[in-house]
Amino acid sequence: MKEAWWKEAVVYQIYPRSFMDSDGDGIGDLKGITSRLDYLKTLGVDVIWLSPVYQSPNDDNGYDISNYRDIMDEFGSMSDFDEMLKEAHDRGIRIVMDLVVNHTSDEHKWFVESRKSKDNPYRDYYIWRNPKEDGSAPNNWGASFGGSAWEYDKNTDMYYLHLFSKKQPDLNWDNPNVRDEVFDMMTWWCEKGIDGFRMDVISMISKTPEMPDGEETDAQGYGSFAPYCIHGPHVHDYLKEMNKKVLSQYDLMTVGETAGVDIEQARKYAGENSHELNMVFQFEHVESDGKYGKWTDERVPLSFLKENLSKWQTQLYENAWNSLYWDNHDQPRAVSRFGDDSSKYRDVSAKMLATLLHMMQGTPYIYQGEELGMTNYPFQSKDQFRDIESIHAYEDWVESGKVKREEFWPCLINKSRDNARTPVQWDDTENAGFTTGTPWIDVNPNYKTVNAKNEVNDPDSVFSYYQQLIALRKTYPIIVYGKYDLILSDDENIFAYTRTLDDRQLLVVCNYTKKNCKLRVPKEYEGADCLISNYNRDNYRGMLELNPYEAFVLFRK
Ligand code: TEU
Repeated sequence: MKEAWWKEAVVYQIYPRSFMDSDGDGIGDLKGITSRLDYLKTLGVDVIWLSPVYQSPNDDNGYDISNYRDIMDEFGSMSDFDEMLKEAHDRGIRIVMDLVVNHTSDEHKWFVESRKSKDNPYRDYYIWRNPKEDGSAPNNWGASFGGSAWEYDKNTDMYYLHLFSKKQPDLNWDNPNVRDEVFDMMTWWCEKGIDGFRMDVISMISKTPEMPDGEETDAQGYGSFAPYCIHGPHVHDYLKEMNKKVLSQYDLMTVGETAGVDIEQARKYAGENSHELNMVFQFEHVESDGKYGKWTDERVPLSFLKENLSKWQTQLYENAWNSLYWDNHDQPRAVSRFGDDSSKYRDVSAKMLATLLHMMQGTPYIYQGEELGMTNYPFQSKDQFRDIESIHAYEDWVESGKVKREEFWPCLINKSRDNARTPVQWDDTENAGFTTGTPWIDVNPNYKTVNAKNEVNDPDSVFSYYQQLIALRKTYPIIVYGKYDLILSDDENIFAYTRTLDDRQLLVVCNYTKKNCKLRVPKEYEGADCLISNYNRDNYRGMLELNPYEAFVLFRK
């Protein structure tokens, strides 16, 4: 049987605003992406996941869409898009679009109409409710970016629901017209020749109609919408309908961003026979921490990571497909969060993390700049933030007087989404070669050393290491299809596992710490080939003293 191409692919996420600016306005754009396709070809990735490029007032950097069939002015035009798609395809690179259909912008024409009157044909495209008797919001739900999830609209004396910012009203998926509009729009993009969709918060499109108060309250006193909006009553029906009407008609890759997903739900969304999506993003390994809501300066313990990632590896095996990632545009930089971004260990720990992830089963996602070992930004003041979530968090926690700035600041800068959104560091010239103008967000000051120009031709760089990992995946089917088994489960420093396919086996060893530690290489690996490692070692026999963050992969036939 021919396996699906997306199981063998490696995906690279582009956040267009921060990738490459071609016209000097300080904002990345489509022509900028086209100009760097050869770079991605050199890296060896098969697919680009493009964060939203549609028309948007940019309250949430494009995740608030005002026209799904047009391109954001700052990013260029539809002909720039068509050219980028063609140039990518000419290089054998596919393009997966971000599909943001849990909500639109409040500037989308559907919402502009919807709010006009109670009998407007678009009224029921969104979720409107009457105020309580005292005029307050219909329930106690808090929005993801702070404040109430309801916004009062005095024109019709009703509230509309927004699980994110008030400029992102939630669509009413229970209305068949909404579903048809979305499916038509998806078909329109498929006809253009795009190769798939990453579906933004797709687990939230179906809401429990009664909308009761959330029991669990946050620090602001708002109740949680999660039990009533995540994996809601009809989410699987709607995805099956989408699959039937659109997805099954094309050769696509689909990945659902499914906050709050567990194994059982993942098997429903992305089961081999569920006729919904190809895979989902799970969040357990990136959202297990948190002191003040999501904000924390603590690290995820190795024991948790081992247990958690292994659970996903073994429990989806042969019935659903994993997506593998350390970071994305909503998460801090991988090397700063899970590795060690000091100048001494940045390089080796970035390579160790890459080994750990890329040797697992699933489709790996590389977030722009991760392949260079880009790090978190050393934020010092509130005005350096651009992200709506970070700015609101500072207001809600510090400016409101709830927590002292000294206490909250390390947590904020540790987790801020803006860490991932600083411009890609292309070279050591001004603004890291990202723009000739003033960048919309500051460039990380370490660009003189951490940049693509330094790394692309250096065989020992983080970039070259990613390049090798990607090439290995294409050479050894065991990396794609082998069965995963955790070994040394109680070891406090080493994350190690095997992959088995027929009579072949891989041994993946990662020292997750900066301590030296001991490892005895199993006898059966004597004489095995070392496929990749981040230190040069002559042999891998017997008792080894592992270097800080040392990682290697042995293959035996
Ligand atoms: O994110 C939704 C989501 O649940 C989270 O990743 C969330 O943004 C994060 O935990 C906040 O800390 C998606 C997009 O990826 C994000 O960029 C958008 O802001 C959001 O949906 C709304 O469209």
